[in-house]
Amino acid sequence: MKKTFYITTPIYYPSGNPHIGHCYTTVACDTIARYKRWQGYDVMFSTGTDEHGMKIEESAKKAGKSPQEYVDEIAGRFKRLWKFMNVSYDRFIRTTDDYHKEAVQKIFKAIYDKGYIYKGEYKGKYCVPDESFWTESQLVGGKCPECGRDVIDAKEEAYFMKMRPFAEQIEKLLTETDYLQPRARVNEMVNNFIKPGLEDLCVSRTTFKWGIPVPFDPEHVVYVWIDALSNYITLLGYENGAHDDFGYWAEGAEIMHMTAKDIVRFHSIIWIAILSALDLPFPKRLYSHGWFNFEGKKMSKSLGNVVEPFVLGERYGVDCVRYQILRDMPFNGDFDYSNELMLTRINADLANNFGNLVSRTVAMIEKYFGGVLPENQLADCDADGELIALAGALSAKTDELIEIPHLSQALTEIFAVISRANKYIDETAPWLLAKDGANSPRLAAVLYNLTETVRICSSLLAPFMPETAVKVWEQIGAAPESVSYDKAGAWGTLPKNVAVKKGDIIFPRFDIEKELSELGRL
Ligand code: ME8
Repeated sequence: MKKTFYITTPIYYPSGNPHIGHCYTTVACDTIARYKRWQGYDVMFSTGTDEHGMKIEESAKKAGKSPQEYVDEIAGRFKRLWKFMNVSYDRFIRTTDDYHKEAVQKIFKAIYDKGYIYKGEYKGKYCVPDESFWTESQLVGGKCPECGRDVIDAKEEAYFMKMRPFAEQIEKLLTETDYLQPRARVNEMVNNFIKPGLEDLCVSRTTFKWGIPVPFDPEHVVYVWIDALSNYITLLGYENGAHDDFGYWAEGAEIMHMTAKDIVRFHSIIWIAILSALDLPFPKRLYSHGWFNFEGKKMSKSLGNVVEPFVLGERYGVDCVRYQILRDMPFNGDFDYSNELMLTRINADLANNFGNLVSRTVAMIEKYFGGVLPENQLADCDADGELIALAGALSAKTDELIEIPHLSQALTEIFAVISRANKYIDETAPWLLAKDGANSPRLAAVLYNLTETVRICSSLLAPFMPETAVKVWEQIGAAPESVSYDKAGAWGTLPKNVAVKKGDIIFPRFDIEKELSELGRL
């Protein structure tokens, strides 16, 4: 039986259109899912929308729609964007799906029956006209952040989940395993939340209706996190008959969550408490990346600085956008997106470096060998050792980096080999070798080595840039078996005599000044 691998994006709030920040997490998960499928895993890749809550209820009201109409429309936009970005998810969950609602009610009841949920009082700052509770830290200048009016101290009956019984296990998971990446976030969680003593979590509300009713007290709806986090198991069929995939959550199974740092606390503390209360195994990895900012500011609808993935993808190509965001988001930090950086990456890395390597290699085989890859009779030629060693060792490196997952470093490693191959062309000067006679064994060896490097690099790039990889394989004549996972680390497996064929330019170069001024006018 194949080993399983389960990877999840957060389920996004359908309170506005998806932007490049959502795209980053989803495309990063897609890349890992594709890599793991290629490695032979049985992969389940999930995403979805988190559709309940007061904010959604209010946004729908403002839009003159029912909450259900409103979320239907926006969930549709998320689905369209993932299709456009070539995201190969296996399952899209919506928290308004009946099977999810049924399972959440059972989960809530199960935790309650075990004595971890109790009824208490939620105290907070209340805005009477808005009928909304706020925490002290959410207030703006001591006033309601929505309408700017005065707030009063108020309380409301609510259910709470005890967190302290789980503190020790949570701390152990965070400090003694590699669960949370990057590791810098572990101290933040332990020092800021666990050491001072975990506070009980409010898990129900009565001031809005758009949610899943608490089964034994229907005046209450389940508040946010039990509903949202449970998606990771309900979509596999936990406590419902809609799916039969709970094997992906078995003890010891490979499970990876990805989020940005905004919800790391929920995934590293609260989710672990819920799983522990349900006696379920813990996931293996949580990677929480940084913020995607736009020219120095956090991207947000209200700031009007949202970068539109549809526009970028249509203008520059989906794979170019995938590449740039995956390459430039640092593993442990925020990323300041700019259109200029996007265009510079496309020109420098994709057009001038990778595109150039492919087109020069194919053009030379066409010119000197009539388009048929020659046999490498000098396979162990010393002068080529460095390139062969680098390309041959590449897949072992990317395998390790995908596990962490450190995607920008994986791309950096692949592009280092691509740069080395371009340098190899300059060093070996095939056009001079051709003067010794078009069929010289040395020229054949050089072109064979270049094609092998392109084969290895493009197969490792396929999970990042799926459409590009196919175009490259067509040009170098690589059949599917030549780009299988077991061939990625095996130098010299592209058979001789395959026909190469120059195709259209894979990456066009852009006039950056002109593009920036046009993007500015959109
Ligand atoms: O928090 N930079 O939903 P959400 C990087 N429903 N990533 C970003 C980003 C940015 N500027 N903006 C959004 C929720 N993201 C809950 C999650 S999960 C059980 C429930 C991505 O719509 C990033 O993955 O606010 C972040 O964690 C997520 O969107 C937040 O999505």
